[in-house]
Amino acid sequence: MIIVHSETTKARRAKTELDGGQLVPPWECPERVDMILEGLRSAGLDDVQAPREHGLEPVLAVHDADYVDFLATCWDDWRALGRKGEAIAWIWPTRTMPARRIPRCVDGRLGHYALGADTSICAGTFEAAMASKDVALSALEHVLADGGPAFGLCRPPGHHAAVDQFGGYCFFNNAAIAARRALEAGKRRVAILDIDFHHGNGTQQIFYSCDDVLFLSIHGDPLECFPYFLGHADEVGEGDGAGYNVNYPLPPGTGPEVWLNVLEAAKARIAETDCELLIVSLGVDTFAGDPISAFRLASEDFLEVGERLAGVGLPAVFLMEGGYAVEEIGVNVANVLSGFERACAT
Ligand code: SP5
Ligand code: ZN
Repeated sequence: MIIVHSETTKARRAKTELDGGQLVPPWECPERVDMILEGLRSAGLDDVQAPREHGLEPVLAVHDADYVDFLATCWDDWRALGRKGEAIAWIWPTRTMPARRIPRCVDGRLGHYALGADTSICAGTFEAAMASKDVALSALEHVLADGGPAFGLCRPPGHHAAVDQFGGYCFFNNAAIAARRALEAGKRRVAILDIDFHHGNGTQQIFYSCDDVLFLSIHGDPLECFPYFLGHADEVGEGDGAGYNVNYPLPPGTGPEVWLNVLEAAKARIAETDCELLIVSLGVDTFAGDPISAFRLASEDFLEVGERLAGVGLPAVFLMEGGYAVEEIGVNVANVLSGFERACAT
């Protein structure tokens, strides 16, 4: 399996995240990348390749141009106002005050384009997001050309990013960008299987009325867990997309036995839907030791996760999403990928 990685994914070094009413050091930190690389190397997954630059065109196939422009300019606009801290949203359009125009002032623009206050924008955010989608696209290119699997060490992650909103540590939806590119390259239908602890609200929103992308997500029940407002089982897609969105919300405390059974149910849906490519939104925040999540998978369980994913039997692109137990993130990711490779070899 090839690994696609760019040091530029570490260009985002935010200092602050609003969590529990305090500004804390962000859970989604650049050290995650180094720990993953180390874990992969220890597991013999050492074929690390640099991404090719793909520019903005594949981004604009998913995200609105005004949103991309906002991300590109937000930090400079914020700095120009002489602000001391990082750029963070604090007022939003709401039910009683719905969005009708896009404000001119950066505070209003932040509220327009943010889905939460957990993600501040700082120097290097846009550069890292650009590198992250290049990593995803290059991993995809490898799979399209070669048929063999690839892991894109994306950072920042992507699955919370919607057509014109950032949040949940995500800016560009890497999996969605890769899926659209795969369709352009001739794949007739792509499955995106999201196994991050959190619901992939952005990916769901982007493809909600599409029948050429089957989106499935196994996640903490939104009644209890971030992102709270999307991810229920009755969200099944609309229009042409009806039946192509599949949510498996599970209660906090869910352990490996139940989780793996649900994975089998998701695999069965993929098998009956005629897909030509599998994109795995790979979060390892399902780990029992994750500091902000609530499932109970152990490090060894991730080997089993990888083995079971091989059973899907499709060309596979793994794209990194969440996982915040920094000490164990390397072994957890390496276990998924080694389990997958081992099962493919047999
Ligand atoms: C990609 C991804 O996994 N994004 C997750 C974003 C979650 N952001 C909100 C986190 C709230 C954490 N509160 C934890 C309290 C325990 N100290
Ligand atoms: Zn997550």
